[in-house]
Amino acid sequence: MNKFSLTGKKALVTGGNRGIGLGIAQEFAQAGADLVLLARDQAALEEARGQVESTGRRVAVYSFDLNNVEEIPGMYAQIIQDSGAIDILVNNAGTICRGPAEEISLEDWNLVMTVNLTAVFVLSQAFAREHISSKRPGKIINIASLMSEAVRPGVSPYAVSKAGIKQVTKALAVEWAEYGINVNAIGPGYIRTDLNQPLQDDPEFSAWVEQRTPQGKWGMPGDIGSAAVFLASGASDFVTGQVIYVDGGWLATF
Ligand code: GCO
Repeated sequence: MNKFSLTGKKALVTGGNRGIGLGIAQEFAQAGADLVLLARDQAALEEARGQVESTGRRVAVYSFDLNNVEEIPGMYAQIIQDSGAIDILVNNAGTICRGPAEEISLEDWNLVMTVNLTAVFVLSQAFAREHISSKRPGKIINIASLMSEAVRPGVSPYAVSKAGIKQVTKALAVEWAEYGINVNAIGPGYIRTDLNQPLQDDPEFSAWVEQRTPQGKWGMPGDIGSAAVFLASGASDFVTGQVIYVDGGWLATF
């Protein structure tokens, strides 16, 4: 069977209703996986379900706010009970606040760190506990960022959370390798998503992105999806603890 095939696999994608998460879900479906999409917005989830189901794969959707970290284990248990075991976990959901560091509120700091980092750790724990007890291999893919390596002014909580994603990816990869659980990350460059809509709408910023990116353009969610198929498939079984940057060359010139 094609080593890049996801046939017979089930993937849980957080933030799978739009942007990079939806791009990953669509590529996974094309590769043969069934999907579980988790996000806050029920209407957007239903729309995403329709888009992904058009490939012929099965899609379940769950409306859930990952800021409620204490409820993550129970939500994960419910998904397993409803849909069966999850083979691939994509920790994509994230949020951002932008502004001068001295003006960032404690509430915004806590929200970004909780959703972007703490929830990733807690959901990965739930996934790993189930795989360790059932002795089944699994794949975890975290979504990092250019800000895992570089920083730009105005996104301090986000950058710190994404630096944490780089390290939590390595930490969990090292501990869970013996159980056959691969943990990797993808670091997107500037991608045309809702999260970045304010930046795309800023002609000066968008021109900077195009000038600063060797390929001279913004990326698309599907660019991330194809890299995720590699990390979700048997083709990457000897890859763990890595961050793959899909950024049009942005970091290479850093
Ligand atoms: C920003 C963006 C970031 C980047 C991402 C690139 O404000 O700089 O919103 O989220 O898009 O970090 O990897």
